[in-house]
Amino acid sequence: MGVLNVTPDSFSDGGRWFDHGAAVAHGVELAAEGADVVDVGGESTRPGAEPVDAEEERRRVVPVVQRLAEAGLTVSVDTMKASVAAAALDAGAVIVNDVSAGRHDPAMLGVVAGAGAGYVAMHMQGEPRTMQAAPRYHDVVTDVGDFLVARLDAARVAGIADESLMADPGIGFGKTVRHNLDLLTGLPSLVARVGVPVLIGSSRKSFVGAVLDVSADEREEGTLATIAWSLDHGAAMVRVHDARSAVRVAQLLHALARATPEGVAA
Ligand code: PMM
Repeated sequence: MGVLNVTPDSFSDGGRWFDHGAAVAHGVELAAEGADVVDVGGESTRPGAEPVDAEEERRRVVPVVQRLAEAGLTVSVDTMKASVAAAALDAGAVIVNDVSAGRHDPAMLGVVAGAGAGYVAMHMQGEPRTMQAAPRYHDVVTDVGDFLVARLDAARVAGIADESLMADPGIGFGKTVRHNLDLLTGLPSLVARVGVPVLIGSSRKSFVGAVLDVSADEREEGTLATIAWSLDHGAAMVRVHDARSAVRVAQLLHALARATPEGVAA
């Protein structure tokens, strides 16, 4: 899943794709580099971000979603708002990526069910404005697993088909560096517990910079390590800014999984 933030203020690529033409071109580039899905978002969820109203969010994402869908891409919309999701689904998106897992907007799960769309339910402690203030868990892998199981059940009750669901532990959303590392080391048990494909969004997040003691623009190699780890420990999909390098990591893991003493099996 390639990240396309149509925002002036996302933490890692803020402002770069705010212009619609540039956003569409970047979405096409992500797909050409091998992204299976392009995830279009119009509201930054970086720590401390202020909310955006629905009309502004729709103005940012809908034209971009429409043009990417017309170009034949598989598009997801990254939104917590049912009205934005509905407009994006009308414009050709086929997946809703909801960082609130349906808690922000009570109409969200019904909109997704009605459209027969895919749905990603992500864990977040608190809300973007305040989530990094003092994150606390009893046991982060268990607590996040409990939350995801409950939200997936709510999605099923609302009528979303089981095969349309994905779960995401929400790396960086109300988590310390330790919590993020624990979620990645605990990934196999989380995957087994939630029973739906798991998405991991570790790309360029601050824990990578904290572990390596590098600045925000030097998180790429660390990101690739987390991608390799995640795919090797049960993640079905990774949400990334640099699709080309992530696809290469995935291809190499695939070759290793198929390798035999005689060479790489076909
Ligand atoms: N991270 C961000 C935004 N949306 N969605 C999912 N499902 N998982 C994530 O980890 C996630 C997300 C924030 O990162 P960005 O500002 O680079 O898009």
